Amino acid sequence: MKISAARVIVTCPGRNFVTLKLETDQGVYGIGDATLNGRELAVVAYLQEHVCPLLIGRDPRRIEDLWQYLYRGAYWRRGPVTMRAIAAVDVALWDIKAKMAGMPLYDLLGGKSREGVLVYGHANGADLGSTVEAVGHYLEMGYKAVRAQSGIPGLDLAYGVGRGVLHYEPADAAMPTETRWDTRKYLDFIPSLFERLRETFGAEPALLHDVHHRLTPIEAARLGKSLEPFDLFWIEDATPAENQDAFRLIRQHTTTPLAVGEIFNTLWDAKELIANQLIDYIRMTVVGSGGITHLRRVADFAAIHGVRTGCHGATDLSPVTMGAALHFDSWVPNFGIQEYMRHSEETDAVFPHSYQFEDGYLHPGDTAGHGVDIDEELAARYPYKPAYLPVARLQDGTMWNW
Ligand code: CS2
Ligand code: MG
Repeated sequence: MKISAARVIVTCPGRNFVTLKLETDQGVYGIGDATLNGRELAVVAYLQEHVCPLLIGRDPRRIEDLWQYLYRGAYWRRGPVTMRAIAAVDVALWDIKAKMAGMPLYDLLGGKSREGVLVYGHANGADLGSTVEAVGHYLEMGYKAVRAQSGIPGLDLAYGVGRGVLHYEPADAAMPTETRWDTRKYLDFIPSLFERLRETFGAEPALLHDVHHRLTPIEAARLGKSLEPFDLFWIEDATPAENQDAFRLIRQHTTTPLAVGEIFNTLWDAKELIANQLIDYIRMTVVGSGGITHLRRVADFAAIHGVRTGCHGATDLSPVTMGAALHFDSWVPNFGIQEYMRHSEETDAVFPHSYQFEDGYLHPGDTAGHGVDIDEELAARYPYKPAYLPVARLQDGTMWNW
């Protein structure tokens, strides 16, 4: 069996997506997501110029060997561009293998470990009141877990507050939007948001919050401690995680669970955090971390250290990633939760899929493969449109973390 074609499809049904399609000499094809929000064309070039030519004629059944070939063979290892390109190949090959076997991908991985995949939605509002209302809307839709992000009094553009009701797209401009950040305003406000959410909705709903890399370790420790009475499911990206050791300080001060990892791309980014139980959930994804082949290793390493998965699932991860992730989530024994930021209707039309939301859970369906396809004709109607993520500066203009 041989790979006969490897094509990169760029489409922008409301936002940009990069998809790799691998075709074989036996007529079976597989697709993988390679989207890197705000840097899409870097991965397109890496795939088209340096990966696709190497794939033609190779045996698509040799998933592990191809992974090692693309990882070790590049010499220049790791990084978001390289690992997303490898992920796209890997997920497309797992899609092909499952289709050849005539089974849903989760069966190939070892079968289901649960009846459904618990997901959390993204409630946000310009102020405390509208955020509480948005959380109520998600609970009415049947979500059992909701992330809450709110505008911060005194700040113009807060992270996580979008224009839509159901989904939030941060890459909203042809050049990066400049936002201003003020940690004190944020730390003074957030506890009141979760106090109100608990007063309104009680102890039942799982509440999550994304700090989005904006605090120093001691500020993150203070936030975690101040939120303990409200029993959050997790706070995410509490502090930038290049220095994995920084999480020791947070751990010393608070029992609020910690999640990190959506911007990691190999196990090496998380090894100390997991081995020392400095986090509770690892957020790495099939698209960001070299595909199913590597993410399985991350999950197994996490499992022996009591850390659970909590895969990133924002709008900028395509339905292909969501589909593959749901098969992974269905199998992985140390599953925690799956993020589910809904895609727009145009996106769902370009990427027909078998996964369904029901009563707070997503179900991957039992189609052979990962259950997601791409309508190439429809995709061609949405040409690439440059879009950047915002940047953040402190009040004095110092560059900060968006
Ligand atoms: C966020 C993302 O969903 C999340 O947890 O961190 O929305 C993130 O901002 C985007 O994926 C960036 O493209
Ligand atoms: Mg996040």
